[in-house]
Amino acid sequence: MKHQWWKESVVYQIYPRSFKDSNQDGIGDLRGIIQQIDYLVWLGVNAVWLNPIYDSPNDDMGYDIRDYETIMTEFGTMEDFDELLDKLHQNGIRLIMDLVVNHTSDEHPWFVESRKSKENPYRDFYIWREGKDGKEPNNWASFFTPSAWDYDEETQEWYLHLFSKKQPDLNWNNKQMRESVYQMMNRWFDKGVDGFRMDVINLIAKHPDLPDGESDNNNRYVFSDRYFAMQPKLHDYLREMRKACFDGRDCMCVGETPFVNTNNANSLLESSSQLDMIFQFELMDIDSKSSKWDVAEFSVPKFKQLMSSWQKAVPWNSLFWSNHDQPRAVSRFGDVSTEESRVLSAKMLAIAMHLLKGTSFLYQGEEIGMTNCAFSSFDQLRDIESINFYRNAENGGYLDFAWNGILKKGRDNARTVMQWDDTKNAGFSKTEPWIMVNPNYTQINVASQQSNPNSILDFYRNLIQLKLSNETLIYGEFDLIDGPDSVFSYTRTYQDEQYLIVCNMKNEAVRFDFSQEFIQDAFLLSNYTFHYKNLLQPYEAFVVRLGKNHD
Ligand code: TEU
Ligand code: CA
Repeated sequence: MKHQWWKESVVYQIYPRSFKDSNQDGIGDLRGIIQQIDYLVWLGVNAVWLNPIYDSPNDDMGYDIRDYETIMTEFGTMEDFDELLDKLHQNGIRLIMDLVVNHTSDEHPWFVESRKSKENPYRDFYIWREGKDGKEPNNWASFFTPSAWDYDEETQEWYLHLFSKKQPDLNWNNKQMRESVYQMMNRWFDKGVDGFRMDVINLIAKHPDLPDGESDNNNRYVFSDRYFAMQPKLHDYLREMRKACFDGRDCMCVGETPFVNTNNANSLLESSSQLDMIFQFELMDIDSKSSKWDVAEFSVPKFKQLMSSWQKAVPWNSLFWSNHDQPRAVSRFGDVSTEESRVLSAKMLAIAMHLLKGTSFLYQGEEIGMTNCAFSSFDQLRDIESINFYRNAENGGYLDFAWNGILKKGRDNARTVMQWDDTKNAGFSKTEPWIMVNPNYTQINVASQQSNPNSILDFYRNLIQLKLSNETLIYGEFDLIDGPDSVFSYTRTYQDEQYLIVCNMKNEAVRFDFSQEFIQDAFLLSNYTFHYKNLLQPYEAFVVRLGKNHD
């Protein structure tokens, strides 16, 4: 196993809009992040992933880029960025940028040109087609709108957008477009950034014929990921990008890859000749039935099977419970019914995930056990995905179902402001923030936890320190340990050292016979101070050094 810095990293994901507001306009910004670098150093993380900070009309909160090389006005200036990068590096923290090149904003100059005429040199930077019988070129549905096509009166053709209509898909068949992307990436690398998280990167190649999706009901629009995900030419583009941008640099790239599975994941890695690692979505879809909004009970046995297979399927994983697109982990996979169960289950989730083999990605607020937000009305929503879904549900007569789904799985749950302390607006800003503040900020915030040795925050700090100081917890082989349905237990083995990780993922005590007698001080980290020999308490989790290799 090749040792690399990005394998020995805990990456802290910052959603800049909601992290810290330095100029009191209610919107987070780069200078706000600079102000909090000491906190990141104290927490012990050694890398940061910034969600998009580029100029954008914010139709999709920065995932609709208008200029890849200008900082979004409300986030600050390029000088602020340079200072942030420099200060992060001075503190031993690497910076991963968010690369969104499946699509741009419709206000990007390339698209402004492209839509001017069929002969425009930028026409082929995007995917334009004539309609069929006065309708869309095919029946593809988009993630955010009923159809994945929008009609352009000017040139009387349709353009493809897998996301919002203000996010036209780039045409990766076009070599000049690809070269322009690689040149942009290299200019960011030349500024000193340490890598990229690549937005829906496995969707950039589409089936050449753009065929209709098949559906077993007579829906007009069909979600046709089989024709725009994991297409053959994708691997050529990723290899080309690797050679043009990454080779020869001490950098990392993590691909965000919906629809990937344990059978095709390695085709995206190919021992880093394409991507270094991926974000798989099978965990993110574990409680989805017909859609993400149709919420199923979280199944621990399914979780164990899924995580074990991923630990064996690829040479290196990314490890995450949530991000800016997902609900808050402790609300979704833990238990926020009481303060005690919230704290216990948040610590249990931390051990369960972040001691697996892989690079840990912590989403801002995860380390203090931030929860979903009890939105009470439509006008509190900010996310285009939820807003569009709500409006379609209103027209379609299923608003109750939709609102329940939005409360449980809406992306705004993860986008309420970081809760720094119990002062107004949770210490995020002196001005009314762009999105509501979770009312529980007076109980759940950094300040109240930083000096509390029993807090979730202190637990995360110890966990990060333990993980990053320990080769076995970084590079050790994973092996699942059999046990009751509710118990996720595994070992990490490296040379002659072995650790046992045990997590009772349910709120009931459960018998769990340990094969070895533990010596009390072998408990390196736990959410309980007392342990029974063959009984796990509700949400009990711990990591034990087993010393020399035990069978
Ligand atoms: O997300 C891609 C993606 O698949 C998400 O749309 C996810 O499936 C959905 O939000 C689950 O609720 C990336 C970015 O992370 C997301 O913020 C952007 O909206 C999207 O791409 C388009 O750029
Ligand atoms: Ca601001």
